[in-house]
Amino acid sequence: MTLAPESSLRSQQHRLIRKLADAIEATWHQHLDLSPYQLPEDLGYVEGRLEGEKLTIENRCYQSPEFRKMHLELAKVGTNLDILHCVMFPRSNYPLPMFGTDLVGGRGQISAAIVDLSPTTADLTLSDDYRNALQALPTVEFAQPRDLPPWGDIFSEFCLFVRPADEAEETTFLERVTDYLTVHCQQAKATTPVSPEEEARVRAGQQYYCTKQRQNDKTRRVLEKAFGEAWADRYMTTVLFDLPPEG
Ligand code: BLA
Repeated sequence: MTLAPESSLRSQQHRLIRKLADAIEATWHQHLDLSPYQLPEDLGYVEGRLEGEKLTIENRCYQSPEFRKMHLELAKVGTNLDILHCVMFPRSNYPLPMFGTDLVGGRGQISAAIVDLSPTTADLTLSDDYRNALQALPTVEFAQPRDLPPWGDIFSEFCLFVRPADEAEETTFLERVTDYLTVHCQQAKATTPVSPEEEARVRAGQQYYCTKQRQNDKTRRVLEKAFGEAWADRYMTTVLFDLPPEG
């Protein structure tokens, strides 16, 4: 399949968000056999108002044999808040971690840049294959690391959460995300699907991850202010962090 046309929102966003969105889609296309994923009818492109400012959300969603849903979301609040959100949900017969990344910033500065491959096992550890591949990546240093919130026990020891200090650190972050994504795609393709009994465990792991992510008040508040409580809750549970279907 071919790349969808350049989104209008992307061209208006912070350079790191633009570059990361392009890099994520390019890496997906390079490694995976993609097909479209249908989001709930009315939630592909949405506009709301946040304290007089316009909130625009643009979603791109794919699936592959290994991934139930690969979601890339760009959002813009007025002229000063730019957001990139991306999560890859493995199919429940693929015992893989969750890839997630979030960039929040504006006015030339990204305040939060996070990427992780988060385990979905009961003991919250990554497999040796993932750990070896991630440990083999070059070491990175950032001047301003950030602390994880209380709900952040889902994140692995490889979680990177920083405020990029300058353009050089932005580039390092971009390369890091691409490296994590490449490792993830390679591991996913080398994985054989598990038995139905094992699937229940994978589903429980994803459920735990989603339950924790839904506790992010910062995300919820932005959505509530623009669209109201009920809409925000529906969006967080059906688009951002939905659970895999039963069976
Ligand atoms: C932080 N997320 C934030 C912040 C905002 C949003 C405003 C605060 C920025 C800051 O502290 O500098 C808002 N993020 C959004 C909105 C969407 C979004 C509105 O994705 C979607 C429409 N969040 C994720 C994923 C991860 C994630 C996939 O969606 C991690 C893999 C993490 N975001 C994350 C974390 C914080 C954050 C850990 C910091 C939370 C805190 O410090 O309390």
